[in-house]
Amino acid sequence: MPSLPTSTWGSESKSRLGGIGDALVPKDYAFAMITDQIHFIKFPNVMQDYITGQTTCGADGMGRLIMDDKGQPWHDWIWQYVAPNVGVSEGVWLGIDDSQLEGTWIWNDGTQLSASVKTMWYGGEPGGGAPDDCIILWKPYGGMWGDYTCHFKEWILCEVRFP
Ligand SMILES: [Ca+2]
Repeated sequence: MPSLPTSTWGSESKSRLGGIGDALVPKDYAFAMITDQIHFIKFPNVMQDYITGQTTCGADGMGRLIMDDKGQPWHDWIWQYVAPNVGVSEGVWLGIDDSQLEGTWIWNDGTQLSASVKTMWYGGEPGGGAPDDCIILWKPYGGMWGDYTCHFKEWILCEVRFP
């Protein structure tokens, strides 16, 4: 289990979380960060294909593959957390795919990747078209997004957010 890096918003987050209570932290999840929501993450320490990863994260009834829809600080925080744990040619699945309609990216909660959200595509991405219907934070891109083939095995990171 990787240790959590210190969030730049850590002290604020901690005081705000204090009113919620540890009892409400989902089992095996670690507190991550408060944006406009409260985020908890879990690193199952497995490399799986995208669909299996969704099952892994959904097994507790709350988790889903991590979303990267909160802008640059949230993106940077995620990458800071996972980077030490992935190999030089590996990545981490995000909870998003364009399997239903090529080029239309849908997060695991059913919302569409919005133009209003700062996307983190690496230069030239997405470039894979129909075969590449999933997105990873890829180490060779320094954690920026690349579209990638969903049945490959990459690292899994789960997330719960409230409300
Ligand atoms: Ca695609």
